Amino acid sequence: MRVLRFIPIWAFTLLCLMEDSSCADDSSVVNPCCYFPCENGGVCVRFGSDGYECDCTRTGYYGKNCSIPDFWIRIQLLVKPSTDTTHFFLTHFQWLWDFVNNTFLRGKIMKLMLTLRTHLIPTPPTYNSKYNYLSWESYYNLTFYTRLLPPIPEDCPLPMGTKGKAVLPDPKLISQHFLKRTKFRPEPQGTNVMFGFMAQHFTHMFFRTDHILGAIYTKALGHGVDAGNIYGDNLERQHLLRLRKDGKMKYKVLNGEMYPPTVLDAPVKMYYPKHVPDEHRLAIGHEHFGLVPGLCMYATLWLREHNRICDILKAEHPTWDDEQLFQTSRLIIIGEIIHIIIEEYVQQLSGYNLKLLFDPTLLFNEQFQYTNRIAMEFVQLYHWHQLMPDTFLIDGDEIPLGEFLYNTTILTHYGIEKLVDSFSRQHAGQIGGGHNSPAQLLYVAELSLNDSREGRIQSFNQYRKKFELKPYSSFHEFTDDEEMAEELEELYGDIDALEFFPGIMLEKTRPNSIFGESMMEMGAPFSLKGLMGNAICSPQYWKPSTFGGETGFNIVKTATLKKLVCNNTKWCPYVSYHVPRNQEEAEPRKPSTEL
Ligand code: HEM
Ligand SMILES: *[C@@H]1O[C@H](CO)[C@@H](O)[C@H](O)[C@H]1NC(C)=O
Ligand SMILES: *[C@@H]1O[C@H](CO)[C@@H](O)[C@H](O)[C@H]1NC(C)=O
Ligand SMILES: *[C@@H]1O[C@H](CO)[C@@H](O)[C@H](O)[C@H]1NC(C)=O
Ligand SMILES: *[C@@H]1O[C@H](CO)[C@@H](O)[C@H](O)[C@H]1NC(C)=O
Ligand SMILES: *[C@@H]1O[C@H](CO)[C@@H](O)[C@H](O)[C@H]1NC(C)=O
Ligand SMILES: CC(=O)N[C@H]1CO[C@H](CO)[C@@H](O)[C@@H]1O
Repeated sequence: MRVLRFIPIWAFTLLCLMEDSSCADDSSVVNPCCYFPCENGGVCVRFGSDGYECDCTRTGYYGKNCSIPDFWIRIQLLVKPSTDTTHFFLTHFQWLWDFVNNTFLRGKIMKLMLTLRTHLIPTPPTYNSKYNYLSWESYYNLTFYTRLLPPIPEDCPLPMGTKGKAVLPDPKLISQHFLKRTKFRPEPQGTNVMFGFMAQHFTHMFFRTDHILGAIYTKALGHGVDAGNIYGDNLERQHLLRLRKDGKMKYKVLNGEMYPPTVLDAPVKMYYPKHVPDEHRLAIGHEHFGLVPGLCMYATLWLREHNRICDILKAEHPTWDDEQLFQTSRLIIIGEIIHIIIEEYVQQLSGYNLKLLFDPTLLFNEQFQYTNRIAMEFVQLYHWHQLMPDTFLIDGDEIPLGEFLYNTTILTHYGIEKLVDSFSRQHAGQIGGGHNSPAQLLYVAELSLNDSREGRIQSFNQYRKKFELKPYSSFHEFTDDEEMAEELEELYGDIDALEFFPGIMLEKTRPNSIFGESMMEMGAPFSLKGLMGNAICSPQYWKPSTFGGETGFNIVKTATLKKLVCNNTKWCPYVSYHVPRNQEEAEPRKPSTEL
């Protein structure tokens, strides 16, 4: 099959004159893989100049395009409920879940969820933004984010392959017209700002795009939950942040409480605007965490928790040196993070009535590999700036977002208790559906869209298929917002050409939900694979001795957000990822309710 490009012949002649190599391999032939002909995970390989083969090995499908299901897949397709059905089930029937929560069924269903979700993530990782075929370089070089789907081939006739318009919409237009907040829309599941800052603090340990090397590279070589945001992502930085005594991290005491040191005491590179003097430059594991007081708050909490654990370990192991106390505390901290993320953070996000369970032993008899590689698609979909309100309400004061940024005095002025209390009471914004991103953060969305083009990320519908979801057949099916549907159609020309980033952000939300089907069904597999694929969850590591004995193991197994806060503060504020649900929770807290 020969299809001419939409470029006049004279242009080719000109190209041939300029660069004679392109004349030799008949460049008027469209790379057949630009049509993405291989269905169901089949791999497209070009043969000759206009031929291709789909490798359907172990997909369960066969035929030229891997589109014909074999017997077992047919049966599975018949019995498999749709993701919307499963979601409805998990978010309704409270009485049923009240029963399940308290029986062995809780573990069974959790195990099923973990295996079904994580099998969607390939291990070992496959492609990256430079290699749209398997390669040793792609497997071995950790500087790349991995990719679930290979990049769109460079030589396709159109930016998205063979569909849509010749020019993609201006990123500024997408962000200003579709993402920009018109009126603050609170998140309907009750998610709060405390959750928002956790999202930012947690994810930035493994999302560290290296914009100097390029959008397809990462600075976080740990590719998962390594607590590099607390300890620094390299040994030199870690050593500058460590006290070198009893396993502890350096700290500063203010008003009798522990805070991060300043760059005067821990001379690490931190990003602050020029006007911030060194005495106010907090030194934190992550060089950008001076950005918002919410991040400094979490940095302070984890710092206090680390040093608290060092004391506990030292009491039980007086012979241990600084290094062993430090390393063991770090593993405990990693365990606490994973525990809190699964049982509280993902719980809040999911809206499920099933009480989620963090228990690594659930996977011990399953085929599961304890390794993880961060994917560029995961970075893209996690741009949840819509969570941020335009104004923060702290202890009766209203602080606009602009005044909040790099404002290092807010942390110590209010103290951890009041910040936690205020952030836990304030609604976060709804992520999905569009028109809800704070104006100050729109350029980050633009940057993300630019990045996705640099990485030649495939269309939203291609990812729908990859995650076993039905591709949308029209913009009107994609969103209920008529005006948006028409405008997007105008800009992209074809639903199959809609880019991944606007797709994931603008898709219609599920009823009373934080975002749409795709964000949930694509985000959860990446997230759960990253959490459970951690070394500490493996049979080799998941045992008391790893954490210094039963005491440390129990700290990991019973970690909660509330303990993280209240074991490290003078009084216990209202602390949750959910705004107060009842009168009791809504009651103001005072220093007198000291723990
Ligand atoms: C006031 C709050 C926030 C500000 C000022 C802010 C600002 C920024 C900026 C400037 C970048 C670009 C960094 C770069 O140049 O690579 C960025 C990236 C990003 N932000 Fe935010 N952000 C905020 C809140 C959040 C929240 C709540 C989330 C939720 C998860 C989030 C998720 C991300 C992600 C995933 C990236 C991409 C990271 C990367 O590629 O390395 N941000 N943000
Ligand atoms: C395979 O896919 C190509 C491109 O989408 C299409 O033109 C062709 O008809 C398909 N062939 C079969 C046998 O399904
Ligand atoms: C089961 O867990 C869900 C989610 O945490 C919760 O809404 C529900 O009340 C729980 N039921 C019981 C009996 O714990
Ligand atoms: C990984 O790839 C980058 C970009 O191609 C290169 O600069 C770097 O040296 C590679 N790293 C290793 C360890 O090969
Ligand atoms: C920091 O926040 C405080 C309290 O809202 C405000 O008075 C101050 O002007 C802010 N500082 C900067 C540099 O924005
Ligand atoms: C995105 O790319 C456009 C076009 O190349 C450029 O003008 C714009 O400054 C970029 N935006 C950001 C935020 O980097
Ligand atoms: C040392 C300390 O205060 N530990 C407490 C941590 O929090 C839990 C639950 O609130 C308490 O039971 C511990 O005593």
